Amino acid sequence: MVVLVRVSSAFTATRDPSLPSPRFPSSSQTLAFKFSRAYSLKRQLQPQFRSSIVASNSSGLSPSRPRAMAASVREALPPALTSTSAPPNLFDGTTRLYISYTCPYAQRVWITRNCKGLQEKIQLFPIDLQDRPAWYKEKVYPPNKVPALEHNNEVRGESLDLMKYIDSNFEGPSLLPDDSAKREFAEDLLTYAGTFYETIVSSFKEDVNVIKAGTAFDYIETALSKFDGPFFLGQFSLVDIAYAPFVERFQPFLMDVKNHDITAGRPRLAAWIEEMNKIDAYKQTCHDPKELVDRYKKRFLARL
Ligand SMILES: N[C@@H](CCC(=O)N[C@@H](CS)C(=O)NCC(=O)O)C(=O)O
Repeated sequence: MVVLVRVSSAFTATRDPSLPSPRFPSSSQTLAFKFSRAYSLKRQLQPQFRSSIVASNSSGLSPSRPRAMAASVREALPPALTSTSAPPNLFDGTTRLYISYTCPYAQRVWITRNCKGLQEKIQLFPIDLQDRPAWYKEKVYPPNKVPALEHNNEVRGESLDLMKYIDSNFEGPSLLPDDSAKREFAEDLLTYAGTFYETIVSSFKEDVNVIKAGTAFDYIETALSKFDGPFFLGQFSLVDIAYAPFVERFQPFLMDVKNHDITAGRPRLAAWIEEMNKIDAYKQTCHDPKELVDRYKKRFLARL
């Protein structure tokens, strides 16, 4: 089945040059969502869909890998909105997720939305952060950052909060287990995500060694052993989503710049990356590693 959604002609967006590939026919300004029969069936069978986050062996996948979700959904991405783009019809009941295609925090929420199969319910509104529309700060989200979610006449921000908000307030498979020990561990790991980022980024300034970054990667290697993997809580969850965009960037950057393989001596991290790369809801948000490395070089090495 193919659903075509026409974007208001008020949009005068240009394509974000950072988009991994031109997947959107900007001339027609049409979003095309393709839903496979499997996905439609899953949605009809909502209770089963909710509980079937664990893949069956018959699928040939790891038992704890999320199946279906958005694996069967292919989405054409809209171009980023710029300073010349007209605002959308704000607070008209549409649920909008404002992101930047290059922002790892926004990517977390985008993955969450994809994993829950909410491509129809939550529309992506990419913002060009280098050429931001003034109305974004004035009318949508005064902190002027992405991600932000417009839902029920309110706009919320902060990626970790938004991931949880979407998980609890929308349909789709639950991305946090009920088990209290796992929930507690999830909170610890979500809290650590900030330290993880800071520790690794601060190691970029070190000349040759990556000892400081190593402590952060060792932390997550140990965390991955707590439950029967390959994911942090055993089964796929918000925790995996919170870390994935950052590991996606750190791995090729540290390899390129410091010739450091973050998976060497860390078999669980290697297995986790491999499993993450099988998840289509995540893969659809991923970038060309070379682009990521180039962006990080400009951002972090230029200042050293
Ligand atoms: N703590 C925020 C961080 C969001 C953030 O820093 N977003 C960046 C893009 S990656 C941004 O919007 N920067 C624009 C600016 O700071 O002006 C979250 O987790 O959502």
